[in-house]
Amino acid sequence: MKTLAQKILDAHLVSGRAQAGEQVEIKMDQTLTQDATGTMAYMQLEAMGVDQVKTELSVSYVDHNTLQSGYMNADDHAYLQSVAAKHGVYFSKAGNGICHQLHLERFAKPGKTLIGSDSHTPTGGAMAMIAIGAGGLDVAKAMAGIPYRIPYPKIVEVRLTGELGHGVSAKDIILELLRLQSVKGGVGRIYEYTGPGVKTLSVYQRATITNMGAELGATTSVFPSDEITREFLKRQQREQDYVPLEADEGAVYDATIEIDLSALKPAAACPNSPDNIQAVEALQGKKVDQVAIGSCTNSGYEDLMKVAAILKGRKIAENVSLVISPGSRQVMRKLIQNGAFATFVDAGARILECTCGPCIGMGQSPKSEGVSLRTFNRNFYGRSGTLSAEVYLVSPETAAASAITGVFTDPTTLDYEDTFAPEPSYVDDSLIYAPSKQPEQVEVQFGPNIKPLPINESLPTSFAKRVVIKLEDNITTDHIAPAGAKVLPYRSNIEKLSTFVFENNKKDFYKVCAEHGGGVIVAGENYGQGSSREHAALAPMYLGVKAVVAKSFARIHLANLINFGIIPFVFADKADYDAIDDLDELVFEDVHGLETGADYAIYNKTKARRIPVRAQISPADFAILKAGGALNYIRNAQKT
Ligand code: MIC
Ligand code: SF4
Repeated sequence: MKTLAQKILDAHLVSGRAQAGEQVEIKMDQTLTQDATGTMAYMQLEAMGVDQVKTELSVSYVDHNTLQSGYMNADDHAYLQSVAAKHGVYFSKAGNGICHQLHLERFAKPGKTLIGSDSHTPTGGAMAMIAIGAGGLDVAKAMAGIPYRIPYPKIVEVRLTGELGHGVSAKDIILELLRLQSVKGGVGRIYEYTGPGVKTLSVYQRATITNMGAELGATTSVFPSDEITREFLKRQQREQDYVPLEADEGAVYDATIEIDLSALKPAAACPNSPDNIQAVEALQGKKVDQVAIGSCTNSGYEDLMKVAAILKGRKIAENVSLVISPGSRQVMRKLIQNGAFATFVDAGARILECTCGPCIGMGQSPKSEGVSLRTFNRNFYGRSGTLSAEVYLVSPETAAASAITGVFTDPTTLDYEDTFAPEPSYVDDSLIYAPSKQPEQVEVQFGPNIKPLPINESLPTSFAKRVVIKLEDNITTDHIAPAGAKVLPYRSNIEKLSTFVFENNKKDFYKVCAEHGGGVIVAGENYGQGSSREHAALAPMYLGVKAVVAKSFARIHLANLINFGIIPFVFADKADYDAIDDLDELVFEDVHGLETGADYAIYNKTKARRIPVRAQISPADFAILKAGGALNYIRNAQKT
């Protein structure tokens, strides 16, 4: 008897034992990249000497970096389009939509595996896929046909009963789970949704939940494939992709969480963490300056139809700026056709293109100390582009209701039509380009924004380095390698990007590294949570960071550190975090002799004391670290 997650994982198992915590290798059927992480991934693919991708399907989306205020983004897009054509990858142009929304609509298939260079790749779990977010290098490896290595996850059942009430949203389900589990509650886990409540949720609602499973730190989340999935696929004119899939009766889970949907109320994640949850009821009356509706979490057809139902015949409040970005061109087209778009315009909304936009700090930064309600998935410090702003994550219903009143408003108190005509079927793939049939004739375009990949040196046997920064718990990749319009255009230019590392935590961090010849980072729990951007490892590597010593790590960032040759150590005794200060000199002896889980001590020369630590990484990962990262490792193997 197997859980659904086990069925899919086991059908893709290349090596290892299917038991929680054991290292296993999983075959990946599909890959996705987006532009902000994709340029590196394809350069890495090319550096591996791969001619044509080995996956069933690989797609390159352009959705993040679309504010073209200089030549940089356009150079990246041209590179991505040409490199995709050459190596067997489908290419989705800017304007077509957000990668996760589009993948769900056009490519997701029940029972398949997907790895994507974006942390919200688990959105595909809404369609019974094992869909995992990873760094670009791991996605490049998957395209090269190399299986993905992870510790076999624990499977946690989330049993849903009851039905959502008027004004309560799928967003409120995942916010409830975040309240219960926190941003690090999901590490090493897959959340599998079961119970009678599942049948009450559409694929869009399921997608909101699996999308934000990333905020729990989970490996991924998964829903069964049922009649609702079949209907969704039918509307996408690909019913042939449907297979029914669910857990066996009596399957055993590592843990079970029960959520009664009928008892849920609208919730908000308060600044600056997705697990800082309060009931909207408790925030009612608080003045709102901006409302932003969209992102890969909440910009599907149903989300925006609910927004239209609330906005119908009403106007936004004088003090509010409302922006709406549909998740895909398909969604936008349907809303134009059925008049919902006219409702948005009549209400006073500003319409943005079908991209990530404000979610990644590309425009629409709130005013200083402004209160912004967003239907997005992340409200990390500084991510909106305004350090002093307060960003709250809410459902589309709460967002729309508050846009009208100008203050936090519980949508359950508002009268509006919950139901609407069934979603029409409309498909137009004309902005998705198939790979070239004559790949040898395609010339890859390297504009001046595409800089060569930085190559790391192999790991020295012993080294002494200063602590270049000491950080608290829950440091996000947005702290390490910030997002936003100022930095994002340099995702293909690590030299430039590295000047922004930790810019909101320590001024001129890159100069501190230069002064001390690189260094070591010291951090608290859950270091590197949030996005999959490997730049948060690659840029520190470029600055000479050799190790991170933390209380614990987030999954994707841990893998990225190893991929770029930075050793991740955890404190054997968390209290020793206090025994290291900024600029202390740490000595690392014989790191080539490190073994999985074995005791090792760092010598703090400044404090003249030993600090016991562990490296919780597999023997295969040690080989990668010694080589100075995965790319060196693969190239060395190719030479022999
Ligand atoms: C994010 O939501 O933080 C991003 C931007 O989509 C990232 C990827 C990136 O930094 O390019 C993610 O979630 O992985
Ligand atoms: Fe884009 Fe935001 Fe989704 Fe990341 S979380 S993929 S930036 S919409």
